[in-house]
Amino acid sequence: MRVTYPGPRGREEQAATMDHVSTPRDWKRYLPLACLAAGLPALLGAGPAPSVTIEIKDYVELPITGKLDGTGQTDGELARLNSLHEEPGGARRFFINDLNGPLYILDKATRKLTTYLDFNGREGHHGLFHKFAFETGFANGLVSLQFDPDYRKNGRFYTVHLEDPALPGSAAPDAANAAGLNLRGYETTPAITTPGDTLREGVLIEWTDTNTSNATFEGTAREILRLQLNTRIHPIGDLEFNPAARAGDAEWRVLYIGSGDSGSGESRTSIRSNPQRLDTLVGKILRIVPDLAEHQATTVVSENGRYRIPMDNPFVAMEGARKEIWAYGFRNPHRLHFAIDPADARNNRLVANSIGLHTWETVNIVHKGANYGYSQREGTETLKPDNQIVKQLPESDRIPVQVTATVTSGTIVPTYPVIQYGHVPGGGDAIGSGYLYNGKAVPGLRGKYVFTDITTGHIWYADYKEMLAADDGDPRTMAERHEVKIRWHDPHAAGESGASVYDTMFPIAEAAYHARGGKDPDLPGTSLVSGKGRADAQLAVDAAGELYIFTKTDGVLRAVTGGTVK
Ligand SMILES: [Ca+2]
Ligand SMILES: [Ca+2]
Repeated sequence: MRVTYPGPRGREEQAATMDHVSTPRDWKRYLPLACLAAGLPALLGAGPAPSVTIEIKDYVELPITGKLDGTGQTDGELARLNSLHEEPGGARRFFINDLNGPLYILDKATRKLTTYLDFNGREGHHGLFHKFAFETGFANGLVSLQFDPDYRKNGRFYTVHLEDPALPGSAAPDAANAAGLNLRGYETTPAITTPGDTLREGVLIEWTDTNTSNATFEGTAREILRLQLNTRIHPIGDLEFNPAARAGDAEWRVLYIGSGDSGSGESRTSIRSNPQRLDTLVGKILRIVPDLAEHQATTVVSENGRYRIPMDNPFVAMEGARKEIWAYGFRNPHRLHFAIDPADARNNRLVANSIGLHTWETVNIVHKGANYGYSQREGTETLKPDNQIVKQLPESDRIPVQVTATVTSGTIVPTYPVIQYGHVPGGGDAIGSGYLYNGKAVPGLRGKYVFTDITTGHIWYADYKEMLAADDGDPRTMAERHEVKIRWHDPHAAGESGASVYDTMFPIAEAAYHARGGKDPDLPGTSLVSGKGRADAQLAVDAAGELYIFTKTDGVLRAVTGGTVK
């Protein structure tokens, strides 16, 4: 299906180190008129596609780790829950990370939360890392968590957190603040260099819990890599293993890492080419083997000696290129998901949701060695060095393969998204997480890719078959997105019976934010399309494939318990 959307005009520059987009006007107020004026296609649910309404229920309120006064883009969010993962084996517990530092275990039977590890060891806090950076920057803090595919046997999991290298003290964890953590032999690694200034470091750590039956950590940790980041935006994000891989497969325990461009691509200085440069790890999808004992015959050991790199990675043989790179040319591919064909698990795709600069939010199917164009393209348009958009692609749509600052190696045709939406009314500001739905609660969503917009709290779906068809090398073909409405009963609303249906998560988060004591009249933060306030909505799935929705502003996790399709 061919869908084209006109883009907005005259976007203001967002400086690489700024956390917010200025709000020239409250778009929500102008929505119906602006839709007509922009000549948008009949938006959202008006087409022949089924209209889906999901039913959600409050699952757990996270402890408030933010400020109630509504100040700032991120400090006024009540709990910065950033991901949820079900512990493999047994459907017993969720691991949940709050960017502000805590890693919780949530018992599914009792809904009891236990702080398992606290990463925030900054002054006044009693966690692990004295250089922990969390206080500014949307994704600063304890960014992500992933279980080792062999967790049931080895008790291993992986985390990414951010540090400010300018802060005093050791970059090693402080065992005084984690009784069961054995740090004998723990060594930090030299930060992998990124061209340009360094404001943050992203740190990937492997944790081994020797007893996974309790809710405390006892065991060891190993720093796997540390990466220089130019600014505090777009850090290393998601960690994904291919869930279809089994022991003995080449993909078994091979880790994919969504590595943001750390704000480099929108810079007017020389770091602008970092997402394109193959000699740096920012703005890429990386592929490594964390366990040095795994795949020894088909991998090489990394420069820092802490992990392995598969020899079938695309740039292993290219002189000057980083061997870890699997795909490149991304701005902020902060959410990765392996979409598995339920009828044939071997038929799977790695999907990356990447946040755009001023114009396009994108869903991308990741291919080995492919160049996703940024910062010479944004979505299916040309991005100029002054960050202005040119709607047409060049007649000869090729980009030099940039190995280093000065060395190129031929040219490549960029790979384009399979879904994109604009920073316009009815669109959003920043794409969140997405999943190919395979659960039972909402039969009408099976075979659909469901995703969020972070700020507006929109939930959309696209037909996965359309996405595969759009993955055709033709920038003009796209899968269409369709609105998902949300039925929710406000547990804080006294005397009200029955649920209401909402267009987005925004009013739901707003009601809960105020009920929990949040003082901002709307919601904390601001963005172009969401206006005053950000819902900060993301999706997660459990082991059964059922969806959960969490919003940072109110710090509440909700479960998708059902749904209707008309
Ligand atoms: Ca334990
Ligand atoms: Ca296409």
